[in-house]
Amino acid sequence: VLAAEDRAAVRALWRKLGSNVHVYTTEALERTFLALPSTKTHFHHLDLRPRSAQVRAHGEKVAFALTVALDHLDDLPRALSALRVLHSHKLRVDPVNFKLLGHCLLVTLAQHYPGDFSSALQASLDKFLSHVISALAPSCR
Ligand code: ZNH
Repeated sequence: VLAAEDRAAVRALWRKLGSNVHVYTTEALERTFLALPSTKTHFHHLDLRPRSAQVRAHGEKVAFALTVALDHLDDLPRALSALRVLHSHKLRVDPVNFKLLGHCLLVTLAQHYPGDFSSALQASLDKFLSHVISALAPSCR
């Protein structure tokens, strides 16, 4: 489980992001597509051009899932079980891609919130994302 100080740090940042979490998850998706173009193959049915409404809609879903995760830190495997089944059995996303998306989200947040992004906050966010990722893709730590 995520330590109390890590939870507090991530929750404080989330409060600051407010209703804009999706802005950053969308940017993180765009960065992921640029960093590793093979990740785009999962989204061949979407318009992936910059500022695409479909990518933004997907970013909103990812943002919502992360916010749900933050509200269910003591029970992530259950809170995310439907998403785990979707990603591992139906979509067959390579676990490496989750790490890359998490990394891109860290970079995005660091760029937009440089004053908040201490090494301690980075570590807390990294742990939070690792918890989420291991609930979504159990083979990946
Ligand atoms: Zn994912 C989908 C979340 C990662 C791919 N996703 C999805 C959704 C969500 C999510 C919420 C929606 C579902 C429904 O609708 O029901 N993801 C998520 C998260 C994460 C992820 C949270 C991390 C952290 N994904 C991912 C990755 C990939 C993916 C890494 C690859 C690369 N997803 C995906 C797809 C889909 C999804 C493909 C489907 C889309 C459509 O629309 O079709």
